[in-house]
Amino acid sequence: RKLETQLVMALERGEFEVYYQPVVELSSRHIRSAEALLRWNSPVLGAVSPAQFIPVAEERGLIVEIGAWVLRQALTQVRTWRSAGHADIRVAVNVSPLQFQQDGFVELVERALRQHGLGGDALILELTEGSLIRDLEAANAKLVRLRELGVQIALDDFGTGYSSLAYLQQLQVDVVKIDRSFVQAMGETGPAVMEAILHLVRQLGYRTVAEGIETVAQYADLEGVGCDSGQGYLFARPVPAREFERVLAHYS
Ligand code: G
Ligand code: G
Ligand code: NA
Ligand code: MN
Repeated sequence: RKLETQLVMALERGEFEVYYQPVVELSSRHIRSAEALLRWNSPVLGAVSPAQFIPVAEERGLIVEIGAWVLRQALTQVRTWRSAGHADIRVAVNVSPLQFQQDGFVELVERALRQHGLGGDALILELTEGSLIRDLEAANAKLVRLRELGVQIALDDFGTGYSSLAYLQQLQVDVVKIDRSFVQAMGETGPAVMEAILHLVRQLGYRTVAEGIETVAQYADLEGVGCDSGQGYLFARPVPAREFERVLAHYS
């Protein structure tokens, strides 16, 4: 397939760019972190959505190398932001199941942090349930080691996967990101369902981030039911690093 052929060469040809989207603490409106989101501008195919090419990169095993590149880019950026005075900001990097399952993943993260002169507290790793559910024991063992480095773990897209509660309470994570479908649903159902989800997640000891906040009404509802942080077009779209500096200035 054409996409696959192009994808194999995209990294060495410098066709990828990392965009950043702020995660905002709802009570203070301060940016606490930035999620790194990969963008591919192919000279042949044009802009290709990660929803399209990440699964192919995963299938072909390319995601391991691409993911390591995203991690290095993100760490370079967070160091720049910290040097510019945003001393506590973190960067959140998405980790695909294949990447996480590699032997030596923890060591790779540890080495990257050291090479960038950063402690683990500069980094959040976002994982989906698909990465964790197959072998919970092994996954948790890795997560414990990452957390010992000071790295925070976020469970991404919560509510879209299997989401057994028995299993949610066993996970070694810090943050649960509530999928944007629940934010959208508040428009029809009101905030009661969201409130119940947030209550449950917080009872289990995790902090909460709501994804896909697009309107002031959603913001108000989420703040009203005690969601910790939020992310979405209302605050900012994912933007190139250069533009993110302006977003940072605006919310600081
Ligand atoms: O940015 P956008 O909303 O189009 O991203 C679509 C999907 O691609 C999301 O599920 C997101 O988590 C995933 N994604 C974006 N960047 C990366 C990345 O660097 N690594 C991995 N594994 N997934 C990513
Ligand atoms: O799977 P993950 O949560 O990492 O993916 C995040 C995706 O959500 C990215 O592709 C990003 O572009 C997208 N996104 C971020 N904010 C919003 C929003 O407010 N609305 C919608 N529809 N998508 C968003
Ligand atoms: Na994510
Ligand atoms: Mn998500």
